[in-house]
Amino acid sequence: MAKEIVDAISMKRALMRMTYEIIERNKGTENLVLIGIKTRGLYLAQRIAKNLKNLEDVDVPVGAIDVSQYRDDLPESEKEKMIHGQQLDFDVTDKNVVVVDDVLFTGRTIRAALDAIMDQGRPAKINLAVLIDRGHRELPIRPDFIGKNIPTAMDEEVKVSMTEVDDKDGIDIMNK
Ligand code: 3GP
Ligand code: 5GP
Ligand code: MG
Repeated sequence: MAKEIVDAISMKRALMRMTYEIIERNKGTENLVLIGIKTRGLYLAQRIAKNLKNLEDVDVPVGAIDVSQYRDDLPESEKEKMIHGQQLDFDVTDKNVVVVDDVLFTGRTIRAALDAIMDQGRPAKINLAVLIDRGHRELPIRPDFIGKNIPTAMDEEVKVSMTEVDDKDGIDIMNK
């Protein structure tokens, strides 16, 4: 059974707050680039970029990465089946990179994302923005910008819906 824990308006507010925090932490938007982890991390990055445009009238570059080929806990056969492709049409060298994802769980996806980004250049710094931190980390990774902290049980699943690909904006929690 699914239970809505964050509705569309709360999700919008959380993303706006995260946008302000990103501006504050970076003392502006100079050298800022956003990298979204496909699929919903990319849509979140695009929404943050839209907020930045509205607030600061800047066009911050948004790139996409698919980390499946870099994950350390998937068999080679599974990795090959996945569609992968880094879509960064800008150089990350000397940039302030904000990696954006929907749910942070074990941290393995982010570790993989860091590998993928470092393969492309040497950023000045990398920060992490996630809409949901559900806990259960297996690596020493922590987010810098958090939409909501949602403590979860291992057998629960957080469902993030975004109108770009789903029937609504919102976050539900359900038992697997
Ligand atoms: P996303 O690509 O939008 O992030 O992994 C495919 C989708 O399944 C992901 O969508 C993710 O949100 C969702 N998902 C739900 N539970 C899990 C989980 O435990 N692990 C992973 N990797 N994905 C999950
Ligand atoms: P991690 O690598 O930190 O274990 O998991 C992070 C990635 O897996 C994120 O990209 C996220 O999309 C997905 N993920 C892990 N757990 C969940 C979950 O409970 N809900 C959703 N929506 N995604 C999850
Ligand atoms: Mg994701």
